[in-house]
Amino acid sequence: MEFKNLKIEKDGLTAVVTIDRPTALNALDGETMMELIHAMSELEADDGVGAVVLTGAGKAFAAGADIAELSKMDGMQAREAAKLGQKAFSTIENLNKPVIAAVNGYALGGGLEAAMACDIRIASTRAKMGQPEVTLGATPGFGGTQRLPRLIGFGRAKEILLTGDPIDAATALSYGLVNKVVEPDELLGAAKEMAEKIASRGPAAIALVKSCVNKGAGTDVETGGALEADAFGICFGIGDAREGIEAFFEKRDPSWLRKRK
Ligand code: DAK
Repeated sequence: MEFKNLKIEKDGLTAVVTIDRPTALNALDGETMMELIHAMSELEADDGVGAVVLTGAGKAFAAGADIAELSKMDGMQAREAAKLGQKAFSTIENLNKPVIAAVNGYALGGGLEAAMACDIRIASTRAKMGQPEVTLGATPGFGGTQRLPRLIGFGRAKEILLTGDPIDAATALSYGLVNKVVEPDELLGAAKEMAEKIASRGPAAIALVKSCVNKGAGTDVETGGALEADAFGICFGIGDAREGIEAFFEKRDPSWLRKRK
């Protein structure tokens, strides 16, 4: 499929998805949200892709929902817009492959919410992250009130959500909002390196680990443990775990890696 606001480039086992509306600082309008849903579905079905990097063109990762578009909406349209954004970010969160956000600049409002739906975040020293919705008289609409406290705890999340003030990359690192901070010219390389490493692991195991962590987060350890036991059983049932162990002893690449190379 052709995309207007996204660029997709494949490099090795990694697909880099770049949000590309730099004149609006990659603001996420309805069309871009739809494109993200379609792009993620295509990448999910592509056996040659083992991991995804999400980033932005120019000086922003994404400066939020498109507030010019939102300003023309009535209540029902805003509700639909919120549902579309939530669907787009759930598609990222539930993708059967890891998604790494390479946060190159402003990640505000919907932009930070997109980054938080990713599995891992790597930021450039230039990144600025925040939830400025309250400064516009609105609440976050795409999961910010839910994912931010889960990632960094209630007190810090409420400070960011209630003040609307952005934080810099160093603060985000100290809060655990991002995994790593690198120089701007090293960002894409660092994200791709991590993506390639994860993509070389057992693909079913990766999908199941992601699902166990995400689905287990809202449950008790016992319920989460049951998900984990099922996942463990599946890895053996489909043969990946046996193949991985044999490959280890035979000092060779496992078959899933040979197939993808
Ligand atoms: N939407 C649309 N256009 C945007 C934009 C955005 N979020 N952010 C920036 N732009 C546009 C600017 O209007 C400007 O356009 P032109 O004037 O050149 O035509 C262009 O991008 C460049 O922006 P600036 O000239 O402002 O660039 P600066 O470097 O000076 O400043 C900045 C960068 C990121 C600090 C500044 O642009 C800024 O504060 N931007 C707005 C950030 C923001 O407030 N984002 C929205 C967060 S709220 C919902 C309700 C609410 C929401 C969602 C759902 N429902 C009820 C459904 C809210 C979601 C949000 O994301």
